Amino acid sequence: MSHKVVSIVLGGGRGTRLYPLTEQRSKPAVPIAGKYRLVDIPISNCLNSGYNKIFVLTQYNSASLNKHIKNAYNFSIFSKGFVDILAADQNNEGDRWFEGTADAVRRTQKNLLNVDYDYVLILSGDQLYQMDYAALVDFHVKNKGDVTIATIPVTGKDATGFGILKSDENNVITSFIEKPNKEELLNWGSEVSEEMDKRGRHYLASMGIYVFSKGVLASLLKENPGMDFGKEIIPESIDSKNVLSYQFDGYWTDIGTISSFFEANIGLTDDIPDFNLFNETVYTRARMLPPSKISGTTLNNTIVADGCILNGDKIQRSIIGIRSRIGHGTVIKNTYMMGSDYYEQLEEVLELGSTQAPPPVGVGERCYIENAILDKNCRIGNNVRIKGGKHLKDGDYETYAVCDGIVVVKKEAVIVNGITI
Ligand code: ADQ
Ligand code: ADP
Repeated sequence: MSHKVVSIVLGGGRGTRLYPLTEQRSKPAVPIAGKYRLVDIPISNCLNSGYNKIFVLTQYNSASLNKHIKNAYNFSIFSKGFVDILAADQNNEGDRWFEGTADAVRRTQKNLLNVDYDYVLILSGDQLYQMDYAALVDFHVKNKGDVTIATIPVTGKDATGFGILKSDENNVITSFIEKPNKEELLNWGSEVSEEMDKRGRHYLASMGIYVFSKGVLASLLKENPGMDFGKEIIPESIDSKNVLSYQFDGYWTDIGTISSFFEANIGLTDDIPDFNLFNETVYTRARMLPPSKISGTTLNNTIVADGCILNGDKIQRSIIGIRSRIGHGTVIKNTYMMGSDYYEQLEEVLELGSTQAPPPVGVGERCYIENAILDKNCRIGNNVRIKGGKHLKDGDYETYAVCDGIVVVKKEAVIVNGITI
């Protein structure tokens, strides 16, 4: 049964946890998996579930996020589908930032007035998973929920980072605590399946994915001045509303921090990855790029996007994003290279490489790069050595940052010949 659903993707708070990737772009525009952007994940899940009315809430609008959305999600005039960006900085209630997830929805909900819907689906913008939301909404409707939360069993170690809940035999949520500390966790275990039990996942966590029946969302946001779904709106609605738990047991991971973002990306290079790009379509902007050209490079567990010219020696467990250029003799391991937004002409590359001028876009010759993220349009010269790891102290430097031992070379950064990080 198909229901009338409008989706709202929470595109990000201040994006501080993904700094420096969010230094020059809004969080939904952060590139993942060599050719996509973060926002493509929840949008693709919506489209694959048959839902094509989508709002993306973000703190600020950027030219490239707009361009991406406009070029990627172009619906026919015969469809009622849309993907619209609603930015805090364009709100006529002043240029106040959204102060939390509920505040963001509250301040943009007037945009729902012109949409024909019965249910609102609220989604997080920084998670990697594939889910059929239609099954979730069906569950909500069949069980007469006011609110339904998608949930997943997690370990005690992870539980402190999530909203944790308990439900009865009818999946009605009876209690909810947002990010409990270790001591509080004691009484919050749930009965889980044998498989989850074996994996030590005894706590039922909110995935931050909510279905609200029309009217329920508006009345909750009106009655409760809370700024956040997890901290206020959800826990305080348990007593007055029928709040249900819909258990999900597929792969799902948070990609809101540099280390989880890095792990999730590198995980895609596994022989059988948890998140399979070869399953359901992940939509993105269709680009007319030439196929990649590779010469003399040994590639192992590596994802190479379109439009690359690779002459390196060896690339292992890495993602090489669109339009990447890698010079002779270079070795790259455990690295996510995002690629670049443009090509330099051959004459430019030769000229740049041969003088004291900055190196051309891409990675030069005889470099060694390990445990790193290279943001878009970096210029890395010859004989550069970048080796991330626990031996490096976290910090923020001019051209790069170190987060949990991972070296993140900033967008447009120039790293000249011979530098060691
Ligand atoms: P968190 O992920 O910690 O917990 P939050 O920081 O509120 O919650 O982020 C939820 C989503 O909303 C993220 O995609 C974030 O980028 C986005 N977001 C945050 N502030 C925003 C703002 N002001 N404007 C627009 N978007 C914003 C939540 C729940 C927990 C649950 C976890 C699951 O509160 O109960 O367990 O999600 O990941
Ligand atoms: P990318 O090209 O990698 O997608 P974006 O184009 O999304 O990056 O981001 C670049 C643009 O976004 C900048 O030109 C800037 O105008 C805008 N932008 C980035 N960060 C901010 C910020 N913190 N506040 C306002 N605008 C920003």
